[in-house]
Amino acid sequence: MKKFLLPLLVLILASCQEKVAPPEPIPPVPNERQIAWQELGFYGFIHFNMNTFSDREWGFGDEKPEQFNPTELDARQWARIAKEAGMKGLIITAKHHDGFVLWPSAYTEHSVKNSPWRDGKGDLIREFVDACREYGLKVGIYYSPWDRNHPDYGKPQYITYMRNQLTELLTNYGEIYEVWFDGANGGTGWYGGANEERKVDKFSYYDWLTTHELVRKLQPNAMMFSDAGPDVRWVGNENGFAYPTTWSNLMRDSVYAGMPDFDKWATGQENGTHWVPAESDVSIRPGWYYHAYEDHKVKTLPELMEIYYQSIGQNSSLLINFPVDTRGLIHEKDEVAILKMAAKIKEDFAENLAKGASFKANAERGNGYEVENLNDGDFNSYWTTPDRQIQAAVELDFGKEIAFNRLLIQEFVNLGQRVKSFSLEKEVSGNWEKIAEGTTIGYKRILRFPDTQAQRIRINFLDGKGIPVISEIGVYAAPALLFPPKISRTPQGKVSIQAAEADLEIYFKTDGSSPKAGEKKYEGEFELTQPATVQALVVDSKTGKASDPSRADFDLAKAGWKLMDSDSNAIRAIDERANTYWTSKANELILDLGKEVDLKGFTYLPMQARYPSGYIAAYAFEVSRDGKNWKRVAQGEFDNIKNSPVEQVIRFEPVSGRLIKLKSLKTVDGNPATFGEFGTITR
Ligand code: FUL
Repeated sequence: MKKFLLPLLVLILASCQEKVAPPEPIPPVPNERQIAWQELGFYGFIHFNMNTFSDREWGFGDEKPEQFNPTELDARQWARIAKEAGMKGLIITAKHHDGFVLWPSAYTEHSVKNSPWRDGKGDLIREFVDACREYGLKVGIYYSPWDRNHPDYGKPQYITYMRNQLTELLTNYGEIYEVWFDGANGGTGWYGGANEERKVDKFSYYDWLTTHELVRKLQPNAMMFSDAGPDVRWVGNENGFAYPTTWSNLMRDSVYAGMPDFDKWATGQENGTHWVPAESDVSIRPGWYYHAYEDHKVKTLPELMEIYYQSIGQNSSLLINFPVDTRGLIHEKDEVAILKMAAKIKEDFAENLAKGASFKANAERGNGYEVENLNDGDFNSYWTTPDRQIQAAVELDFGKEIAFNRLLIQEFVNLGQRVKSFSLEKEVSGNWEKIAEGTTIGYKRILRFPDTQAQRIRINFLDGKGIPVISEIGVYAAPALLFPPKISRTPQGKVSIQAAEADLEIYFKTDGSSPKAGEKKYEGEFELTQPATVQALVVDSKTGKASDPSRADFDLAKAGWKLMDSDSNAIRAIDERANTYWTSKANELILDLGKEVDLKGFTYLPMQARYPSGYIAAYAFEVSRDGKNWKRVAQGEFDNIKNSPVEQVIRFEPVSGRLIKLKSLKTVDGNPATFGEFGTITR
């Protein structure tokens, strides 16, 4: 009998050990819906609607359904590309600010049902949903609360219209995973012919609570996005970047869509009351909608990877937009770019070097919460420390010296986000040396640092809202990425091309053809005063690897231009430097181009400094021969410039002139107009 006693005792002790209590959650915590969503991480946006055909970013609302006429529309192509890129879902602009709707809504005539596409019998939401389901993608709906077409916008009746349409969208197309409410609302518009400015009280007009209830009733699993959530929040910029410190906690009741100073809330708050994680949105081109003139401005691989690391790598999801073109297809260049990105993500995370390492912690809570959980690929198992032990360290021994440059950490946020500060060290001859550090972790945090070698590393959890509760730790060696060179030109027309690192060879072309390694080598600055396209790439002669090409489209050099303003700072508007700007008290820029020029348009780069002021929202462009009589050749709005301050490209009927005037009719914030850079278009 006695020989059974010992094993029995062991068994009893083991079962006692299993009773280690889990750590107390630290509110706010994500709900079931948010837990399912946070795993998606990477998904895509489809901006395709009337703007695609009117070549605008924000249609005025006076467009005609006849204009909507894609020739080769194929939603399956979108879904295939998204799937191949590793995206988990797609969100489509069912209705943008111009009010046109992609489904045959019973509540408006401003829809595909009155367009030539599919003889008016088409339902693009249906086609989109079917394609997504076929490729195993989740389906999301973007719906603009602002409607520049609807006659009732600004009145209570419009809210009923909005809810009726949402009911159609959320009833007829099966499961929806995200409903995207844009924060832009109120302003000028056609409004059924009224043609006026309609301001709404952004806080109260929409009565959001009732709309939220409706969405919940129709789609209980759908995440609702807006500046303020309630389920997922805007990251506060349209660059696709979250912040090094990003909390999923938000003082939600203080935030509303379209509020001023949203950027103050964009990082979330340590003591935020609600769980409202961040979503970073960005377009693969400068604009959200397709413009042929941006065909060569598709983001480069280094730019896309920067976005990846600054969003997914900083506790945010990532929503990348495809501006579907007038054919109704994702452009070939966009497809190439996103697939390159997908391949690079795979390459960077091909092998988790921590897999073979032995893990050790200087504190462990006990049975069920061992340090091995950090390495098991299971988000739901975690390592944690005894109550109140906020500071702790986890050591990894790789068994031999390895090279690496990435650290990936996931917090088990289902029990609340905690870590406020952590660091990474490596052992060098018995001492610990710091490699990198971070503040918040959240669902996923990736630290990047230069290539480094070590056999042993240590992650120190230095400060937190409570004890660290960590799901996974990974270590990777991402292969280096060659950055395309930077091409710039002085106002005098001297072009220089710079590689990001020394030791790289540069090859270039100025005739519009693609540069090739070994052909035309860059040996130094050269002159180019006439309009031309310069393309260049770098080659690493050690590996033979070449970067993607970079491209610059130059128009006339600005050497002979004279500014007609006594303020000597005005030169900053034409100094070919994007980071300088000029504030014009008279709200206009007047230039003497030195000679008669055949003009086909102009470019306006809003100021790029951190605290923007005086972006031009509405402009007029005039030419003159004598400086007294001015002829207005263009007038309009710079759509979406507030959130997306990219270079504005305006083309008009060719006109010749020597004196030109870019006049600001209205700035975004009412401050005097600022000019980052002005340029002509002559070809
Ligand atoms: C913004 C809109 O105004 C843009 O046009 C675009 O749809 C972007 C995703 O959101 O607020």
